[in-house]
Amino acid sequence: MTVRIGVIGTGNIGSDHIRRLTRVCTGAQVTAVTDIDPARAAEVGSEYGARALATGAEVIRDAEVDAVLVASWGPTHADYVLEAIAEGKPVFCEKPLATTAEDCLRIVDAELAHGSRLVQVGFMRRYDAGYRALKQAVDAGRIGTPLIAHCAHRNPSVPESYTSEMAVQDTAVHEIDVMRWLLDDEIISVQVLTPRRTGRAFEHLQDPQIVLFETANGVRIDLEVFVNCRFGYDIRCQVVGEDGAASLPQPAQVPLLVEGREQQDVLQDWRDRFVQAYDREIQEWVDSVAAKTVGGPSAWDGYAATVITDAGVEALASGAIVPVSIKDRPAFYGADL
Ligand code: NAD
Ligand code: ISE
Repeated sequence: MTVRIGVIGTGNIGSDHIRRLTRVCTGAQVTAVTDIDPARAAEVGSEYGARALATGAEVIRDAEVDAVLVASWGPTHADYVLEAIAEGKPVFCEKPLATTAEDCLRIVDAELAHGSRLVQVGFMRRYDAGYRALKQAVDAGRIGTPLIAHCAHRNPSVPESYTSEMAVQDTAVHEIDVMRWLLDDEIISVQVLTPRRTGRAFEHLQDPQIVLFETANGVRIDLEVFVNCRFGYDIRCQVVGEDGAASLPQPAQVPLLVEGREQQDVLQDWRDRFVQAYDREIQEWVDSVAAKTVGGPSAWDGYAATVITDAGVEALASGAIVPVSIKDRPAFYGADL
């Protein structure tokens, strides 16, 4: 079976997903696209043989669309996801699921009323081979009970439109999801420390930040978010347990011996760092839609992430340790995070 997909938002990641759905994945065809910039939708649509429609609603209701992929700006996600659920169509939504916890819960309620999983959220790190290997080591008890985790999320630079709050909402959100999943443990508080600022960022931006999380089982996670680090896109994670420590393996790079030095390039772009994870994430989503067994990061994970990022934004403003208050997880979403 070929799953016919409609894509809403043909910007950076939307067009990249259209490329992988068309040229990398099997069993998928992008049949319709849309963007509030119609010229952009028309250009991407014609490149990949998809019709460019005027609105997201038209894409969702289109008879030749079996499933929807939402890759527009965050504040627009909730309405599109709710419309897809109302049509009974599976929907893959890039993070964030919604920008408010209330909207996330409306989505959860709509999915519960539908009675089976329709929503998957684009937390692609769960599909990264390195994170999977790290989780396997932790789950197998190789380092004993986890006690502490040290993480770093570094981008070479960000545009001027990037705000201090986005360090948590847009960037740390990936660690929030992946650490919940990796430790199978819920985050219960957040604090944000503000070190000396780099002189290489904009006046309005607090960069770097150190985000501290505590989990229900008492694990402490420290995360450096440094989005103007200059040197590259660099993701680190080490879990320290009672009997040892396990680290996220770095993607293979060719070590060079040149000009009297041993060197290795540092990746510059998140697309390159996680390309295989995105490919696997989207292929597994397509397969799950075909098999009518949507899985992966759920609407509940999207809701939890938004509650935690809200607490992070409050913590940045106040400097205090802010408790996270997530509602009880419905049995519908299973026991594992
Ligand atoms: P972008 O600005 O490059 O693309 C977004 C596109 O959506 C733009 O072309 C814009 O015109 C369009 N758009 C905005 N509102 C719309 C609406 N109401 N209807 C239809 N189209 C609309 O942004 P991006 O970097 O591609 O990010 C898109 C989303 O993907 C964001 O939510 C972002 O957080 C997420 N994202 C996720 C990852 C990841 O690693 N999983 C990486 C990058 C971006
Ligand atoms: C961006 O929106 C992403 O989602 C990338 O994966 C992340 O690394 C980057 O920091 C975000 O700005």
